[in-house]
Amino acid sequence: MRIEVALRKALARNELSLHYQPKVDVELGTIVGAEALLRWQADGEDVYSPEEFIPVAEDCGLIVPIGEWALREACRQAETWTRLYRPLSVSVNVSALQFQHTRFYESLRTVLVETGLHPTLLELELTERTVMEGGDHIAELLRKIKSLGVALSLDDFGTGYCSLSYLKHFPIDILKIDRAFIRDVAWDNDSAAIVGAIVAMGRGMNKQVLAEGVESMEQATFLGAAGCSQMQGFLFGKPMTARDFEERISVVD
Ligand code: G
Ligand code: G
Ligand code: MN
Ligand code: NA
Repeated sequence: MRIEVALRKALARNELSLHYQPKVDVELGTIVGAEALLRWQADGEDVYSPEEFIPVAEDCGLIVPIGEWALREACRQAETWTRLYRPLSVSVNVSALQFQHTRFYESLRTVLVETGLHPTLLELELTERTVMEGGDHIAELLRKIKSLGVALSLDDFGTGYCSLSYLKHFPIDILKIDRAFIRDVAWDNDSAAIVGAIVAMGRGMNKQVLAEGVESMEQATFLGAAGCSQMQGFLFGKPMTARDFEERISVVD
């Protein structure tokens, strides 16, 4: 309850912001986009971490206006960077509650029109749970979103109570391998086998595969050899302010 009251005030005071973590393609050798991640800061200090305040926002429904704000802000930012530098995609995390809200699709369309971001430069990150528990209309909604040109990814892939059959029914473009599998990939046989299998499955199904939580060269080397060239993690950059991200992309990388 305490966090909820503070969160309402934080919204009004503009204490929420987005940080951006680079997504790289090691084959191209460049940053290809960023994941937008919510932060709640006052005077430059974190008030609560997202692990603390996002579940509260989900419980009290505030995640809907917060999520709408984040979507708009991320699109506005990506459009600016694309105009000033080069095409850069932005990934936005969408909570189940926000996604299932009746006005999600309309507000997505409005945001795309108003910010002018090319829809193919937007990626929505959903969890397996959101897709699985979304009900009958979820496949239709995913298809409508896809027909706008927006990409859909599954976040934390491999950690949900997943039956792989849903991959056949839902138009998912990108699998984001959870960092729990990447952590030990360079030395643990089981992790390596799981990651290899996800990459092979993704390729066979014509999906992109991105590895999350890449922290070391050893991990990046393994992933590259396994055929996974899209990566995200501390090795390439922590989530950073928009200003710092802009500095990264404005120099030749
Ligand atoms: O960046 P960080 O590790 O602090 O993020 C913690 C968690 O918060 C992650 O699981 C991430 O998916 C989630 N998160 C970050 N930003 C958003 C957001 O804008 N919307 C939603 N729904 N979740 C977010
Ligand atoms: O659930 P989601 O994938 O959206 O979570 C993103 C979170 O993962 C962010 O909070 C971010 O800070 C964290 N993260 C990103 N890269 C790394 C990494 O290389 N190592 C670790 N431990 N955490 C990371
Ligand atoms: Mn994510
Ligand atoms: Na993740």
